[in-house]
Amino acid sequence: MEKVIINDQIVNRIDAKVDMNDRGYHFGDGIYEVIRVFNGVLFAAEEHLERLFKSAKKVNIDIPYSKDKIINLVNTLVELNDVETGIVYFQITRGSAIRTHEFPTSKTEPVFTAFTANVEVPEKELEKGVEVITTEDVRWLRCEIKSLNLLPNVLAKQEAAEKNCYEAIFHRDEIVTEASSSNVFIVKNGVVITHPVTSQILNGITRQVVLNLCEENSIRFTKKKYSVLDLMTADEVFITSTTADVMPVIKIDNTVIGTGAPGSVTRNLQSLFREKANKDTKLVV
Ligand code: PSZ
Repeated sequence: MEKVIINDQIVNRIDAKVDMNDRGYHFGDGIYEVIRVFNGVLFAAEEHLERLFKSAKKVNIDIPYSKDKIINLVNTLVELNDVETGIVYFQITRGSAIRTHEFPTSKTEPVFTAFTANVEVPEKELEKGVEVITTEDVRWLRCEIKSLNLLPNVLAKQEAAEKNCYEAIFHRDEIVTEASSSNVFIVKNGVVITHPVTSQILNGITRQVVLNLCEENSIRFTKKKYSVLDLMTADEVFITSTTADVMPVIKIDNTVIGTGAPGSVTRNLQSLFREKANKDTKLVV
């Protein structure tokens, strides 16, 4: 029987109930994280927990548990559900109260929920590369918060799906920010370029891992703003996320990128990423 977490309890999915007055349901008033599971082990859990607590602080939600408590709960869930390759999703809402936009006058108890899913590594796409679209970034200006409010992201991803594309890359005016659920990198003359950390992007954990890999392996990189024209004329383009790993982009709005096949810098980062993911998650027996 599939288990889920509700507050600090692990229960059968059918027994987990959330209140209709939950502010997450009314307003998307909450925050979330998705952690990758490789080899049955959480990947980069500390980094995700750190980001969760940062997001919570920015929206004034008091998480009633310690990072260790959440990691322990989530680890137990992964074990009970026997997840080998997958994800764990968890969110915290401000809690349940009669609907008013402002915070309820009497303090609410935040509601923590989590579930796991089996999610394969997208091997075929990683090998061949994917096609994407570009679309105007119409989101708010606090994108560094991993908020439950994802309507602009949902609409952008739907637009991509309707065009048989894998992702939608956002640009604000002519500057590329990120994609609907991933960060965007270009490679020009051997240099890896990605948008700097500002409130206009989510600082992806995979983004941080990739930049560290660049640093450790003497791959030149720079964090700076770049335009849609830079994107379209790049030698290589790739996107990163918890589930997409290091995903090559070979076509954007029907324009072929580089040679039309994943480039050598992307390939190198893919294998360095895989190596690190395996090393960090292989239990030594
Ligand atoms: O299951 C999925 O498809 C997932 S799990 C996490 C994501 C997608 N994306 C997270 C994300 C995001 O939502 C935005 C707006 N920008 C960047 C990212 C990448 O962040 P990390 O690397 O932390 O997953």
